[in-house]
Amino acid sequence: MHSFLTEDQWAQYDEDGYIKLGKLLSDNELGALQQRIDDIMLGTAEIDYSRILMQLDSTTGKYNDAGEQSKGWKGKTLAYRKIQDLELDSLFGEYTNRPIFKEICERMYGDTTPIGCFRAMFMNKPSKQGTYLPWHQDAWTALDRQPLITLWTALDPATKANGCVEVIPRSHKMGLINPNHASGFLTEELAAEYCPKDKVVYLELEPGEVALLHNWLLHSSDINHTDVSRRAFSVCYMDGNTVASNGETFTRLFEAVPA
Ligand SMILES: O=C(O)CCC(=O)C(=O)O
Repeated sequence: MHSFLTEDQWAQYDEDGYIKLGKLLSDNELGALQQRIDDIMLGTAEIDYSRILMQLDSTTGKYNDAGEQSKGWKGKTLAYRKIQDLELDSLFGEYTNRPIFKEICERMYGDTTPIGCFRAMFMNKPSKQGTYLPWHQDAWTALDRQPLITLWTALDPATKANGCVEVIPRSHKMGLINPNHASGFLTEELAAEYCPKDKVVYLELEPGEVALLHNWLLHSSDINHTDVSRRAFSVCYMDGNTVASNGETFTRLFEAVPA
């Protein structure tokens, strides 16, 4: 059977909690996704906006100043911070279903587990704007089991200067550091202890390049100091049987192999 990842790559991922998978989008495919997300922001895409979570970026760079996270379009601007529910979009949905991602999910969850989408989201740092994202692990107390992996695709160059993701290698092995926080955020004290500057790795990526991240890998990202936007598409793949405490279930992406 064809394998997209080698055992050496898996060993590196197991050790570090992340791995770069290289460029998975051709220039044409990348251009189409860039165009689609800009069209969604500008209000011209063929999509049901009432089903899409859209959040405007902050103008101060502070996390708590970012816009309300709610469904629906919030105006014609490229200064959105987050757009979620993109599995409903034909282009992003098709990309999310690629065989390489299915293979990664099978390795992580086993091939008898159906795979769901916790969130398929655009994460943006508009040029000379952006919002600081504090150190956190991707874990949610409202879920009856924790998602394990995120695939993060750069739609622009992601650099230290424009707010690429920053990680603490091997931190996924430490378990949950602040388990009572609803979405895995560290306090300032914990961040100072677990995320000192000399341990930070900047996950710089070319446009179209993809990184596989363990959800418990400590990560954060800065504001954008440049004129180049930092657009990215981040998908969290989970056990498709996951249920949230409010009874919510999640869109299935891949079905389990029949026994
Ligand atoms: O794109 C970013 O800056 C961070 C995204 C993130 O936290 C995630 O994908 O889980």
